[in-house]
Amino acid sequence: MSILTRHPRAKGTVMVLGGDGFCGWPTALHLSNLGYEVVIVDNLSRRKIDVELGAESLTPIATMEARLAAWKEVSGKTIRFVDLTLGEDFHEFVELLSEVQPEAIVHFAEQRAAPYSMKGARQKRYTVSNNLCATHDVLCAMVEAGVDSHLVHLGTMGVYGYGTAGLTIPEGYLPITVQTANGPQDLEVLYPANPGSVYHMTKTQDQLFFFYYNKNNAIRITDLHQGIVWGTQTPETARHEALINRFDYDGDYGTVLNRFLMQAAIGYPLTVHGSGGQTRAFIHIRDTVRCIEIAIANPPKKGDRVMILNQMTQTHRLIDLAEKISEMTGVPYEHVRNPRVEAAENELVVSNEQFLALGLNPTKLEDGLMEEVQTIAKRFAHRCDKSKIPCVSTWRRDEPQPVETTEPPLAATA
Ligand code: USQ
Repeated sequence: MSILTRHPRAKGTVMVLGGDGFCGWPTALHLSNLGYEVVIVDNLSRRKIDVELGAESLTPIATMEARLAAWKEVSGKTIRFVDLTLGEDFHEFVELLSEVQPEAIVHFAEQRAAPYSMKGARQKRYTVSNNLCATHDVLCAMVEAGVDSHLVHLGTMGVYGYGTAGLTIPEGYLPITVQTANGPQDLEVLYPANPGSVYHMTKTQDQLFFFYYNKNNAIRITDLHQGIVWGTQTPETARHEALINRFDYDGDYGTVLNRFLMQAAIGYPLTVHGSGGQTRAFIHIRDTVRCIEIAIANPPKKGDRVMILNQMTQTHRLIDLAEKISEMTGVPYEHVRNPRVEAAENELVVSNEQFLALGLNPTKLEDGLMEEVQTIAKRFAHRCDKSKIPCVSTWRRDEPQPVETTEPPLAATA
């Protein structure tokens, strides 16, 4: 397994692909604040999907121009913005890479919502072509431009599925023993992929792109398997109204903990899908940006295999979260029909030793930050469109009733 060490490095240039999104924007500010030159590459697709869905961030988000001007005003630092579609504008991206020669490229430029990816054929096809073409073009362009950048990718805990056979989910690689004619042999393989949506499936495919380009072209890659992000603000996004981060609460893009907190803030019964026995991994947005900082500061060496880290800090059962927030606020929860095909209950134990060893000090639910998120939710409650709260994207078009599966302990090997 990889042993990570801290290498103090001069601050270079970092490209943030997808730097207008929920994780990308606070990451761009955090890295700029640390002294990196930051170049955001984004085609503003997340804002366009808001228009398509008739939904909006609960927090009012400023235009990219206003965001960058506000950052310049409070920090004195300039972030460059390039409007470019990864997966389509290949030659422009190769030219940009050749010009900028970034030390690191942080790749968030993918459609990231599982429910949106299951909404219909168009959204499934868009998610596959957008995510896979973007990731492949980034790798292919790095080879074409001849840059030796460290690629840091935002993957997901969902590549593993959520059934563990009592195992602690390792950081990407599973040690196995196979029987051969010469007796038992020990191997390490990628933990078997077990995607739960078209979106998650694209991230499992990304892993193979990384495996291949790392093997063939010795590209240095860190793949971060992130849990469900909660929270809104980071110290940087809180510095000016125009820097505020987005807060999604709608049925397609809102993630569960932020949805519960926002629902509690407006007195809307918390929407627990099915029994609420689903256990998931979580991380606060402040820890997301810190993990990216740590990953950039600790690149793999040339020739190392893809470094995989689990970017999460706690696991929780959804029903426990709902009960906790309900107790805290007096707003009840409701068991609603689960629109997804997923196990009604699962255990989840995840290893995150590498980030802890590198100095991550996790933000926990107990740290009082839930109240901070609720404050944001209360402050902007007047912007909430309640008709956008229910989760209406279903996993199977022909299933009017909840569909529950049993998580296989491990998926069939790929
Ligand atoms: N859920 C509810 N009530 C709700 C919304 C969701 O009970 O109102 C349940 C879902 O059925 C599911 C769980 O909460 O069991 C998580 O759903 P989610 O929408 O919070 O998260 P998910 O679809 O898994 O996707 C999110 C991000 C994605 C990221 C992933 C990490 O959108 O980009 O990759 O979390 S992970 O879940 O660890 O795979």
